[in-house]
This record gives sequence, structure tokens and C-alpha cells, in this order.
Amino acid sequence: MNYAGRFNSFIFKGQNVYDAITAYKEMNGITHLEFNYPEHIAGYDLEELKDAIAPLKVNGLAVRWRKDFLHGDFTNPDENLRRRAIQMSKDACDVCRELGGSVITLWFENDGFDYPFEIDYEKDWEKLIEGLQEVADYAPDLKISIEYKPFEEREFALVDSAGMTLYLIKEVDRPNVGCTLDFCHMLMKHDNPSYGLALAASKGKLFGLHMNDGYGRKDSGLIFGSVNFALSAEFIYYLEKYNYDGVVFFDTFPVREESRGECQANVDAFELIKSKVDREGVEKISKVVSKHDGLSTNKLIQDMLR
Ligand SMILES: [Mn+2]
Repeated sequence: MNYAGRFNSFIFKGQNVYDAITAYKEMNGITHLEFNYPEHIAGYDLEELKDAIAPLKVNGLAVRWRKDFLHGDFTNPDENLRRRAIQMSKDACDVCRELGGSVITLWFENDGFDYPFEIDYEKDWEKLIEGLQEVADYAPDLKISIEYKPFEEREFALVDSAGMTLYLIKEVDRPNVGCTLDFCHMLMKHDNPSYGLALAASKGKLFGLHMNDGYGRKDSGLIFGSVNFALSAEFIYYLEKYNYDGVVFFDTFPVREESRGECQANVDAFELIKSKVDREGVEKISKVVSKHDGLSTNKLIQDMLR
């Protein structure tokens, strides 16, 4: 598998991008890097960065609009700010290409609402579609990947579920627009992670993964597989079924844990659970699934745990 870790796990503890890259190179299994744009790129020399990255590869960049865009990213009512938000995404495409990456992840952190009567839903939905089309057409060689989250920063996000994400992708109607699924975000929405994965992957629209774990009440960012073994195993089964060959990015938050060990624990957990899935095999699991029977699925899970 291709694995990447979260830069901010190191940077939020006072280290810089180069420290994190060094740590990733010393870990077992990390193959790719995933930058936030502009925060992990601004202030760094691109050529120096490229030299430091090798032999790791770059998966892509995730745009972070942050607090300058409190009233909306692609739906900002201030047209100048909206243009800036779209331009930042295009700039991220240029940097991504320069670094050899292929995926731009867009999580619309400010596109949503907090109050009744606050936004015109139809108008903002159209703005989102138009913005995405503009970015997709600017970089047809890159994958533009939408990451949904049901709430936080806003009380309600415009793109709040797997279903709404797939509906948006259909409305945008560009071959290079797909989605990145974040396991915790799916749990927050009470979206069964594998359901969304199967629908996105079967349409060729699964461009990225943010793996982690949690309890569903918030974006817990816990180590993959640490809470929901069976859901995690089911998720890996569908990744194998649909031959996912992208990067597995661990979007976890080691607030109290040592960052390097925590990232390694994610890789190790994924590999271990994957080995349990592989031991049963896609063919056998598919047969169990075809039975639509709770007792058979429970036996499968117990077999995996043996
Ligand atoms: Mn995420």
C-alpha cells in the first residue's frame, strides 16, 4: 500500500516540514507526502523541498482557506474573497504539479451555515458547482477531490455527507472531480464508511482516503482500527474489491501521543487488519456478503480475530 502521514502531527508540536519529512523517511511504510496549502509550502523553497522529499513521493495538496474566509470559501458573499479562494485552489494545482503530485483535496471548511435564514441554499450550491468546475477545468491533469465533513467549522456544511458529495460530483460533471473519504467524518454523519466507499469507488470517483477512527460524536482522529475493528476491516475489503491504488493518508491527531510512534501505529494497524482481510480473501468475504445474514457476518469477523 501507499501510505502518508499528517504533517501537522509534527508541526503543531513545534517541528517544521523538514523535521517531519525526516521522521517519515525513518518510519516503516510511509511512501508519500501530503501537504496543506499554503501553510506547509509558504516560506519554503520549492527546489529545496523537492530535494528533501526524494525518495518519498508527493500525493498532493489540501487547500486550507482558514480564518480569512469565515463567511465562505467558494460561496463567500464577498466576490473578491470568493475569487481569492478559487485562485488559491488554482495556485495549489500549480505547486502540486511542480512537486510531482496528482491530487488536490478540497474540504470546504467555511462553506456552510450556522443560523436559519443565513444563506440562500440554491445560490450557494450553484456557486460551489461553478467554483469546482473552474478549478477542474484549470487543471484537467490533476484529480480534484472533495472531502466532506458534516459540521465543524460551521454548524452545517454544504457538503455534509457521502450522498451529497456524490450528488455534487454528478452536478459538477467533470471527469477529474471525485472525492476523498475521511473515516471519522463518515462516522460523525452516521454514514457507514463502506457504503460511501463502494458507491464512490464503483463510479471511479474515489480519489483519496483519510483514515483514522473515533466514536462519531466529533472528529476524533484516533489511530486507525483502534475503536471500530469490524468497520475498518469491511472498509479494507471494499478497497481491495475495487482495487484502490491511491494513497492511504492517516488523518489522525496525536495530541498526547508521540507523533512518530502514532503515525507508525496507524501504518501497522492498517497492515495488520489488511492481513486479516487478505487471509479470508475477497472471494470468500463476497460470498458471506451475498448471504445478507448477520450470523454469517459475525462468524466472518470472529474468524478474522482468530
Ligand atoms: Mn480529513
